[in-house]
Amino acid sequence: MRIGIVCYPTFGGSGVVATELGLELSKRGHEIHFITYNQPVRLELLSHNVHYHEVNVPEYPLFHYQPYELALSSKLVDMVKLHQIEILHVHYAIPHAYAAYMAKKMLQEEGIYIPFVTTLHGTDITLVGSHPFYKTAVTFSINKSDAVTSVSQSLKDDTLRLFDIKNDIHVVPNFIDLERHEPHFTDCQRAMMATDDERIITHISNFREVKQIPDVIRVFYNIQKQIPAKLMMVGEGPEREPAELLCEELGITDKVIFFGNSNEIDKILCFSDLFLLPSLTESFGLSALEAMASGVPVISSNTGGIPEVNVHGVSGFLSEINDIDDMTKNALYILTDSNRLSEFKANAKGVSKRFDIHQIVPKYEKIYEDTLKKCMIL
Ligand code: GMT
Repeated sequence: MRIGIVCYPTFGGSGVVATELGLELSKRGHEIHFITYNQPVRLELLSHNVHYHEVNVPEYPLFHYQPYELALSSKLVDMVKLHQIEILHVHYAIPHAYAAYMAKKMLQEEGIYIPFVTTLHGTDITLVGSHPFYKTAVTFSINKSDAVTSVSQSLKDDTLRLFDIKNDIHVVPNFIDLERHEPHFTDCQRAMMATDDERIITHISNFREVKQIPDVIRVFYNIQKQIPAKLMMVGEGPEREPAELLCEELGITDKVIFFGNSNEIDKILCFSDLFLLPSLTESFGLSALEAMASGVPVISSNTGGIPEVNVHGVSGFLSEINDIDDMTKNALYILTDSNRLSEFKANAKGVSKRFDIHQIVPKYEKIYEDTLKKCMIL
């Protein structure tokens, strides 16, 4: 199939999922066209069946807001025609589903029929999309999609609760390329980060309020009072500076390393002993799955779709949101006994296998095939 993929090309989970999906589909023989405003961060290799088409939004001083949806829908029309794209898969409802619908309508005027699949990722529903200023357009574009998927059952339930949805929603969980998370280096360069007796704790996110960064720091603060430990903070965002100040206040700056954004998270996870994800809401928690695939147990909140990924008492533990004491207790339970730590590491890896890329990507292929068939009948 010739498939057009629209996503946010940044370090956010939805862009990562869309990019990994496109790359895997290309390996399975499909021709993939990424249509975005920048080359997606994890898209390193372009090849004969992986293409990237940039959406340009010319600056015009009359406009207070530059009309990205307009530029995107025009680009979609042009690329569908030029490359005979058969189906569009848009990741994140806002504004991608809306732009895809416009492109579909414009193409219909020329006798070209292009169906589009919308994947809901979470913040487009739970944080942004349900805002009264967006809700009408988001509801419309979900209902006008030819197929809709969500990355967890919890997100599907939230979508049905928050919007008036007439379409079926297929749950297709996020996935992981397990081979990518096999340690390829023997020592994992652990010694560069910590001494042998120190436990390494990691957090990876976009450092937004929803990630509850102060809770990450406070849980770590409690842990390091009991056992030698280091904290690796990976990512960039508005909460990074306050987090650095909090570390200073607590007197733990020598134990906390801020890496910024990284394309080498598998290397960082390789030497990690524990992953912290105390989010306020999380439709899936791709970073937790990436940690588990590297054999790192997860201490998380029990919100949204996280319980569908992190299995309580097996791959890690779940606590109520903001329950720092419970998270600390659970973290110490895992970290203070080497045998137990090894057991949780093995379990985390085991649970991650449920989300093997080779099991999940065919579900998307099936949805594309069914959608194309359905559209041919109509
Ligand atoms: O919150 C983020 O990390 C970014 C956000 C996004 O839209 O890119 O992530 C959402 O989509 C990811 C991929 O499906 C999910 O793993 C994240 O849980 C989800 N974030 C939230 O729901 C807050």
